[in-house]
Amino acid sequence: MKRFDGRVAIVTGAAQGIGKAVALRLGQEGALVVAADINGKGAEATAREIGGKSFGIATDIGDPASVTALHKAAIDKGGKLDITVNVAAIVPFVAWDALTFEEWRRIMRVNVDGLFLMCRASSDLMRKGGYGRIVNFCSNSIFAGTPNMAHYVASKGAVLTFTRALATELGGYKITVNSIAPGLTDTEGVQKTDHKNAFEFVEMLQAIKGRGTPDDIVPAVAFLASEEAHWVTGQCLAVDAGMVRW
Ligand code: 4PL
Repeated sequence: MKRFDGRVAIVTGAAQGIGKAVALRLGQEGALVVAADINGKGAEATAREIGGKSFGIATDIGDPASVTALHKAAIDKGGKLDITVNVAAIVPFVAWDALTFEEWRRIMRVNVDGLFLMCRASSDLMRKGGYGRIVNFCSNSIFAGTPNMAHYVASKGAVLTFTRALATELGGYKITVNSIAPGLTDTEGVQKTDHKNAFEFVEMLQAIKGRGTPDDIVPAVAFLASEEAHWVTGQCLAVDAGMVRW
């Protein structure tokens, strides 16, 4: 018997990085994974690696119709929804002097509006099932005030506080809502930006030295997504080798 046998899980951002690693782990531990990503081909590739009934689907979490289609696909093929892990986000590197309102909105549309749309649709399905685990992705940058991403830091502050509020709203339905706050993590996405040059700096602040990888983040996500985590809700867990403490 595996931890997620019989569970149906949506994972967004599943084409690469932390989202892909989460999708693979939930799949390995028995879940039917709906791998969602703006990169549909990448999401399908992740689902193929998992095998079984898991499938991939192109999803823009900032688009209400796309989020509706994702949830309809989950129900059509899985029959219910037990777990949603919201990893999808834009991780920008933009100096303050270059930060326009258009760029601010681009990040808010996905990182905040997209999280709302996902939680709205997922929790409506979970309420019907009388069970649910929602795991959102915060970031330890909200504590550090990490440079060159003021809009991202603001968006992740919203993830922390929205997660707290949603835990209250959904507690009566036995749905838990928690967030994970990784530190800088070595992913395809990070390697594409100048954040890749910050590893030495963050390592200096970590209690445990080394460079964080997606596999370092996954076990904490799996715990919060598991049945036995039922007494933990509204929390944010930093998974960053001790760079920040709260
Ligand atoms: C400390 O979430 O938390 C860079 C890029 N540095 O996205 C992040 C730190 C980045 C972070 C993050």
